[in-house]
Amino acid sequence: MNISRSEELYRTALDLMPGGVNSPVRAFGSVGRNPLFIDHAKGSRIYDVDGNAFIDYVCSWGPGILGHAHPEVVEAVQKACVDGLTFGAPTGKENRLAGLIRDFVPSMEMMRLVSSGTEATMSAIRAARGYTGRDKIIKFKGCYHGHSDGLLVQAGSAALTQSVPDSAGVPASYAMQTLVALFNDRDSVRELFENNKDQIAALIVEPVAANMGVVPPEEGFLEFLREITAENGAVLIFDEVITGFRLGIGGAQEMYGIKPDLTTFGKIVGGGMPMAVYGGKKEIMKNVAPTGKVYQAGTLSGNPIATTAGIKTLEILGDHPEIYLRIEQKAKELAEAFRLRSVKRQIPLHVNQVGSLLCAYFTDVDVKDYAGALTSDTKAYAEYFGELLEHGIYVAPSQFEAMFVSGAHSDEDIRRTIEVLTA
Ligand code: KE4
Repeated sequence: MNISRSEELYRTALDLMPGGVNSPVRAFGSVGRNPLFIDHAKGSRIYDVDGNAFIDYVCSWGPGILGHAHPEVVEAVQKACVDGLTFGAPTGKENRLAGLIRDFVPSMEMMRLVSSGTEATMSAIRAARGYTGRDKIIKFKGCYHGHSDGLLVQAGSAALTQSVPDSAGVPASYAMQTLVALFNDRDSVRELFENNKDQIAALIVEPVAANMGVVPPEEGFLEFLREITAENGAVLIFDEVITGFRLGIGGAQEMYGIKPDLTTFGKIVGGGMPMAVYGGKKEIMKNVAPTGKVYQAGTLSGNPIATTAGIKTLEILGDHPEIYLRIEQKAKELAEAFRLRSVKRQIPLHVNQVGSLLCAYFTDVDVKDYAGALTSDTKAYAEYFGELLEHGIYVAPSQFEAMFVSGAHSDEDIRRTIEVLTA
């Protein structure tokens, strides 16, 4: 692979941005390589600045469910641009997008459009705190909800009952308000509710944990979270930034039949443009300014170009439910190929696959939680990453990210990928 132009751009970028990137995972740090700079993408392919083409299973970390530069989405965005990029005033497009979201996800009685998943989860938590008058929240170890201060925390040591910051710059006083439970571990959740009676405003969870690889909820776990939050007067927040419109048009809450109080969406909902959403029960959302005392605002919230991309994307997904069946089938075929690789190469590989999301863990552990995910051999993952890159296949540069299949991945793409995986 010729990567001279990428290297040149990387050197310049290193002087301009931390790690030469605008989001840490893009730096390829955990796979021990320098990042490739991308020139363009189309369908299932992504092309770097040196002309190397790759079958793309990152899909921009999820938004690309229709593939890159879908012609109908691009045409709609191009048309919208000539009418102006932003007005800082309401438009009918926001009604259209919010209406589509509510049609597809009935729990979204009322919502607010924002510009990133981080903004959506941060605002949902503030709405829950404003509604309950309580301060503490529960999150799960290994689940990621963006980089707002209160969500960059980790469990304290066994001796400590308090959480501690998981990033420099987060005050310990903020971290103390966030309690950390273990995904798929009911006792860890029960203990926090028992030890913090009537103090917990909300529990936020990725219904399928897709930031520790891909870890599905065990049978009954989401029902348990629904019950225990209701019993304790806490708001149940489903962070569906990844699973929303990914696992089906109704997301994980439709797949698992659970109605959360609030939900956050991102990625797919903006069709690749900066767009995210938080919303749910009207009785909670009506407390958000200007109708209530929970303040939240945004210059580009509901931006007419981003809403255009989101509307067109959701319309296509809503009109073509067969896309979901196709991408799930392709993900199953890839999961099978990883299992074959494990046998042929005599290497430990555990695959979790939910819909069009999958993750191959370099471990012989049956990964059902964060501790299981951490048993993975990240060095082996880095070698795998490099091997696939050399064969024209672009997967996540981290063991703990999901692999995404899009509607643009052809049967030939899957055949080629399987050929490389099982060589
Ligand atoms: P953003 O602020 O990055 O739009 O969304 C934050 C977020 C919230 N909730 C979930 C479940 C998420 O997965 C994310 C962001 N996902 C990561 C990758 N797993 C984005 C990639 C990156 O950080 O560059």
